[in-house]
Amino acid sequence: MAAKAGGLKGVALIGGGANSTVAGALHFFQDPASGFTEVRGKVTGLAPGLHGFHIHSFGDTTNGCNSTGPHFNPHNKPHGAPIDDERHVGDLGNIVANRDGVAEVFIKDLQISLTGPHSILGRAVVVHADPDDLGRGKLAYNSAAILL
Ligand SMILES: [Cu+2]
Ligand SMILES: [Zn+2]
Repeated sequence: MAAKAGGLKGVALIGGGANSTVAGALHFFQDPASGFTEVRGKVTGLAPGLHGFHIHSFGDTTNGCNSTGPHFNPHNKPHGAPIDDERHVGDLGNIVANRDGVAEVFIKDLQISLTGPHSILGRAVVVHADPDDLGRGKLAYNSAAILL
């Protein structure tokens, strides 16, 4: 993700691995007054249903999801849902693909930030093949298609 000049903005281009059809563009905008960061965009080529959606620690996608490290977690919290106070900063929950494999993304979040010591700029946005259980269950969500 790269910062655009002159404001609290970022963009992530989603692209899957060699055999993946996943593509998309996500725009990040942070309102300096409220602190809320909006994530807007569209991801296509997904299987219908829920897909875990996270900020991972490292903006290194050379080895797909594996090189992006764990969920961005500067405060050392447990994994959770976006609405939880106790969550990884990078826990943005799930996005939902319709039967055509298209997920329209619109998220407003107060924990991810485009500025300051815990900025998410330069990190990885990961769209997983599997759903995120939001810390409620025991689902593994090691994953597939990727980002940035
Ligand atoms: Cu993830
Ligand atoms: Zn997490």
